[in-house]
Amino acid sequence: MVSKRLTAYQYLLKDKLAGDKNRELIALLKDIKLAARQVSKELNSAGLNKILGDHGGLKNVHGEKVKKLDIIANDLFLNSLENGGNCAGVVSEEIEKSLIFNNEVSKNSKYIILIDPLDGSSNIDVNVPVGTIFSIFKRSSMKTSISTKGFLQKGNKQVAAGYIIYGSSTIYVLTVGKGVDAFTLDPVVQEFYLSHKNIKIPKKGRMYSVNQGNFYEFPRALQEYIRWCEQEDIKSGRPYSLRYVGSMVADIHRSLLKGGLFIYSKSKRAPNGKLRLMYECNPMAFIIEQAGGLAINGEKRILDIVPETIHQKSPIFIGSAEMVKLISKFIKSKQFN
Ligand code: FDP
Repeated sequence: MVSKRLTAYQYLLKDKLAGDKNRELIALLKDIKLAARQVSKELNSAGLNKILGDHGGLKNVHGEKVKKLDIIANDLFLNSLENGGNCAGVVSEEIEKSLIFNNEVSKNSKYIILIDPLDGSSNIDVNVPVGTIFSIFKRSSMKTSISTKGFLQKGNKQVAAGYIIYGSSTIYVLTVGKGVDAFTLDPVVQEFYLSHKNIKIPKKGRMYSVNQGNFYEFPRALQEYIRWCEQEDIKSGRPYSLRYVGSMVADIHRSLLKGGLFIYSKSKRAPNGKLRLMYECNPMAFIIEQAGGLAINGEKRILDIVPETIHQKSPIFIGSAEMVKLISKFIKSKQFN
């Protein structure tokens, strides 16, 4: 029997992005898919090919140790994006400055992209899921050439966002602003097929996800929320379960499918949290909102933050709508410093 499965490309073409005006965006998403397949392949055999571990003593713009696979993933995505010619420039977690493509085709593209090529990479050596996160915007003007400033758009201007989770299977989760779908990589055919259509995040969950090792560094309001999660209360199903992989993509993917709240707060040592607004918080916020959830920085919606720099950090509380609303109440009623 012939399979009726739809590839990501076919699905976008026929359904989510039907119409000629979307061809360039579909092609750009295809460039991302190509690199994701290559990264998935590298990760699957990393231990055999001696590409686990740190890349010498190299540190990234955030002062974090760079892994060999961070570099490989970054190169694969940048190659695919530049050679594909469907975006005018890229901001990557691995590169301090924005990268503007100079070839004739890319120059005339209307899209720009911000990407974390390998998120959660401190987990790579122990075989824990890692991911790629990306955010796509339209250039604000086609008349002038783009500069770093052109990347500094609010999250609510994103035209597409997605992540790829390299876990027990490789799954590509995508929104183009019309709900959220996911595609699973068939490892034999090496193609992504539609596997989760129109995902909706449960309104509430029983799992909270936070690095509780930072408890005494957290603002009072968050400490009280965590204590509340731990208390027994039959009516609300507490105590809640604490689940923290320490790989944002894995923690958010679980919250998206099962319901829950993911937290990376500000703390005494990290007044802006740790996660990056432009290529971690914004794309995840767009996806979760499109699935019916919410994402805030403690005070306002993530997607309404006006960015000042391409690598800036932001605290984030993201997940099931009722859980985000509740933590927001804790924050408003208690001290959040
Ligand atoms: P990593 O440093 O391994 O790249 O993006 C940064 C990130 O991982 C997230 O994926 C993860 O949620 C977070 O850092 C974990 O940070 P902590 O170790 O401070 O909990």
